[in-house]
Amino acid sequence: MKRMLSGIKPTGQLTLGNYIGALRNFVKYQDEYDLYVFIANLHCITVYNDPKELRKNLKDCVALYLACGLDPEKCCIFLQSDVMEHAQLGFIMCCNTYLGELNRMTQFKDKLAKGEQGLSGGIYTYPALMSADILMYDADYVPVGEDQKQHVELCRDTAIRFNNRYGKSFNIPEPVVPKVGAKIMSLSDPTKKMSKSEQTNKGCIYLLDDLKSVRKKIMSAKTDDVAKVQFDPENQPGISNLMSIVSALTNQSFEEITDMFNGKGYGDFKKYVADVVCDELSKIQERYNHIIENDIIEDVLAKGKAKAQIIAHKKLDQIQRTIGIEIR
Ligand code: ATP
Ligand code: LTN
Repeated sequence: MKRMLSGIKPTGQLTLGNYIGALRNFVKYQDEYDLYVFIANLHCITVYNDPKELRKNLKDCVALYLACGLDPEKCCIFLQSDVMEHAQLGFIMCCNTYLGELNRMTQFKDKLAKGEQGLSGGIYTYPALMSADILMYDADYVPVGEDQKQHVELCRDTAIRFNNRYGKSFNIPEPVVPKVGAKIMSLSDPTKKMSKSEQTNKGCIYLLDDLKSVRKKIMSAKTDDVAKVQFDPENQPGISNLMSIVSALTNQSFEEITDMFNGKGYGDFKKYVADVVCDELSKIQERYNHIIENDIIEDVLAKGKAKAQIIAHKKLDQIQRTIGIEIR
């Protein structure tokens, strides 16, 4: 069975973008692959987080993994920092990644271009830690949204170079990006990615938002004056974004959605989008409440840690021998 691995940062509340671009696909894959899903808590401290809030977000992130349908009997769910080998292999990968490569990462370049102040060393080198996360488990596939594809490609390059230098040590992973919904855009500014660290939350739907406010955000989503529901991201980014959301959640094609709203106004279309999204979120929220009441999170993480640790321990040992830092 091929192995698949992915992670999500518990920086804030998970969003509809995280769900459509990543999380929901993990659920689909748990029956077909040997799936490892972790909470990337080391990645998330690359920017400051209030410790209390972070702890709450960690817990919510696990609960949402489960509420969205991940089954700890079918996949391994763990906390990145519970498997300390990640940080150690992360440093080794950092030593095998060139400055030029890190400088080319668009996520980091965007932050620099925006003039963000107080950027940490961790945020600069985090793609190397991400390489370690993936290579540690010899993952074959890495399901991610569009914004993370470049990091998985960097991981591939690093692994190929490492294998050439030291002999075959790592499996070469492939990114898996969904055809529809790989980049859900902000509802208030459809030229920007829907992001949990967005300044205002008007354009972002959180999985735990109350459904009334979800409806409100969708009904006031930015559109255009073309007055036709059609997929044209360049000229109608807002409508196209809403169509991607619907298509991802209902499996309807863009043509079907266009036909459905032929001759109708944006108000009708938005109402339909809101119905589709609220229907999906209400199921997730119901399961989330049940999980929180039953307090099963620590057990799930303990089980995941035990399984992941065995692989990680062996892999790190193998790599440390390979590069010559062990005495034997
Ligand atoms: P931040 O906004 O703080 O950068 P994020 O929302 O991008 O965080 P991550 O933890 O970085 O969240 O992403 C988790 C996964 O969700 C990744 O695979 C990422 O590609 C995917 N993802 C994030 N936002 C979107 C989006 N708007 N559309 C589709 N996929 C997304
Ligand atoms: N960097 C990713 C989260 C992440 C990840 C990973 C995803 C950390 N390690 C390994 C896939 C595989 C992010 O910011 N979304």
